[in-house]
Amino acid sequence: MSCSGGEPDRSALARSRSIDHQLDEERERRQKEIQLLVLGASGSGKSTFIKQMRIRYGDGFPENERHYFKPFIYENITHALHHVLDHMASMKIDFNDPSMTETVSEFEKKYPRIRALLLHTVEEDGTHFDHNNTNLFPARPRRLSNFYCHYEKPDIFLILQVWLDPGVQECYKNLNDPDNEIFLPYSEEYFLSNIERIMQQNYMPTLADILHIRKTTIGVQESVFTINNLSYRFIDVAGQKSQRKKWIPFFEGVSAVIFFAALSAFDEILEEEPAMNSMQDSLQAFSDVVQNRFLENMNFILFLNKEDLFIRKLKFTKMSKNFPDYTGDNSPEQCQEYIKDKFLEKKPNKKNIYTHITCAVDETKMRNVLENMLEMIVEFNIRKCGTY
Ligand SMILES: Nc1nc2c(ncn2[C@@H]2O[C@H](COP(=O)(O)OP(=O)(O)OP(=O)(O)O)[C@@H](O)[C@H]2O)c(=O)[nH]1
Ligand SMILES: [Mg+2]
Repeated sequence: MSCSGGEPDRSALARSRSIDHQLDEERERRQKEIQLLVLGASGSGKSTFIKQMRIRYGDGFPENERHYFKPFIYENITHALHHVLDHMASMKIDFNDPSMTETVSEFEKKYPRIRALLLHTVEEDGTHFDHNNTNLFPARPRRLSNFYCHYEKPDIFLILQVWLDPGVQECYKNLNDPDNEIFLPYSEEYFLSNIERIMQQNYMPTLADILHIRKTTIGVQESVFTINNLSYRFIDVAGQKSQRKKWIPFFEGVSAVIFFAALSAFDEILEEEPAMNSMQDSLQAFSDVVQNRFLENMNFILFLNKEDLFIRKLKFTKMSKNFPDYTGDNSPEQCQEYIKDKFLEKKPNKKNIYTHITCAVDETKMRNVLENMLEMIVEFNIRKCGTY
């Protein structure tokens, strides 16, 4: 602050210089980094891909830090149980013991169906942004921390009581039957099939558990990896439709855009807008960014993800049901080509886009994908800057 008409306050000047200095340092540091913007619709696999980067090129989630993920895993389990309870009603399956109705109300009271609500309330709250988070611990926004604290020490007895009811088991069995057309979202199936291991007192998450967590990114998460003396900063954004305007400020200064689209979204509806097909939404989001004038000269990598779920779904669902213009057979290869073409149709003619088919939860398969991707990014940068 300066005294009116008098000498400037020395300490304020010093503070201002120090801030300028820090900003210069930050700018210089960022200029030396390769910045990569990871975009795509919600649930397409962006954060899972970053976790794979951390496994392959980061600290690999050391054992003493894995307990941070436990509340999220417990939340995924109760969320999955809610799903099974919903299906019991639609399959007209009753609880074995009528007193279970009370147990289930207690369960529902302790662990309400809150996830959808959460998606809509967080946007109003500015506190959740975490631009400088360079590690991948789940960000703990103030409001959400209240929600997740219910899962710090879950009521294991109550959860298992609901899970072990023969009616619940019968419904889960039906949902888990590979010949059944209705099934649980894959990560829910994964956690329920591991529930007895997870509900042990001394449970510690495995890498596979961490990769399967469903937790919507709030705001932005940045992660830096140093590989062969190069620094890569991955900017992982929130993919929900309502959050996409927040992608724009990150367009400046990035070296490439990595766009994720879930192949398995072809027969899904958008949670935020049930009249919209999820694949159409993803195509629209891709079209908006690939044609954005600020990204005109930007390199793009397109990951068509969730290949495993895609293959599984095609056994029951015809591609042409949701995409009537599709005339090929229902084989994964042909359907995949069709979807790839749909995405590539959106790009300006002169733009080259590198496409990979991926399964982001598969550690082994992702290893090669990550290596190829990094080689490509280095090449982009050599082309852009001459050398590194
Ligand atoms: N089966 C299967 N599941 C996947 C795959 N990729 C991601 N998932 C799961 O899909 C869910 C969503 O993945 P995320 O990585 O959180 O999605 P996101 O794009 O970051 O979503 P937002 O943060 O909401 O924008 C998680 O439960 C992942 O474990 C895949 O290739 N196959
Ligand atoms: Mg995410």
